[in-house]
Amino acid sequence: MDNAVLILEKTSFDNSDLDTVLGDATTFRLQLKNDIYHSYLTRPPPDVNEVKATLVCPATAKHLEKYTQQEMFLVTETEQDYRDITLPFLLESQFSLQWVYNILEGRAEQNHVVFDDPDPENGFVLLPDLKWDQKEATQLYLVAICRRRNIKSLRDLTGNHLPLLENVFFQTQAEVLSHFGVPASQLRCYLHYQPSYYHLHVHITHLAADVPGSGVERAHLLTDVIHDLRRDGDVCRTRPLSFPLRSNDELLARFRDAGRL
Ligand code: M7G
Repeated sequence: MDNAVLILEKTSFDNSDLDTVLGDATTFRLQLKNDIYHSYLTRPPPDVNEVKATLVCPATAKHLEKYTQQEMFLVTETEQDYRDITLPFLLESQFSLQWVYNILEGRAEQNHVVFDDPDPENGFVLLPDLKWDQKEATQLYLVAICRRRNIKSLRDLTGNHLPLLENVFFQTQAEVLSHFGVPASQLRCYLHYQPSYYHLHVHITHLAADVPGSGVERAHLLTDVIHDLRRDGDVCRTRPLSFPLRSNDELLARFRDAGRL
């Protein structure tokens, strides 16, 4: 029998649904009353009470590891650690990139694509992230997947990639404004280090959205990366980079075995 990961999340309310959420069909059960403070449990009607279900099936052992709640540890990786520990590990064990290639080659999610720049060097596909229910622009979560296939992560970026990064940055801002009405000043564009999928992609989220993975221990703002690379084209390859790892992550074991934790 196959393993599966199922993630259940209550979706946010749409402001236009407020009349239904608070309508006659909604029941309120008092939980607590203290002075002017009240708390209730309420059951809005099913059509405004959806649950987003994300299924990974069949799920590999690595997926089960990724989605199991665990203690986290912060690792600081030097240039040498990357060469000796991280790179060999990720070359032998990483998630399949098939879903990425399906998007780039037009075999999946094509009806959701927001923007497609076909340039093989600097082009990218912009589309909703799997995590976004695509209901509210204030919860916007898009992913820009670069067409070039030889850039694994932030670690590989050099000054030569500036035209690609600038293209993603500026075109994404313009497209998000025209499609969703969200201005650049309300967008968070960032790269994860470590990512789960080692094919360069940029996360684009609304500043108002409290999304997992946007904390300082994992997210690197694209604008900061661009400015750093303009000053020193080797900075991403050479600077120490810190990131969190789950307690049962094999990469954490390798850092421990190397005496780096
Ligand atoms: P990441 O930093 O490599 O890993 O980002 P993370 O999942 O640990 O954040 C990959 C991003 O791609 C995440 O935001 C995922 O939600 C998103 N993503 C993953 N998959 C498998 C898909 C997919 O099949 N379609 C879309 N549209 N997004 C995906």
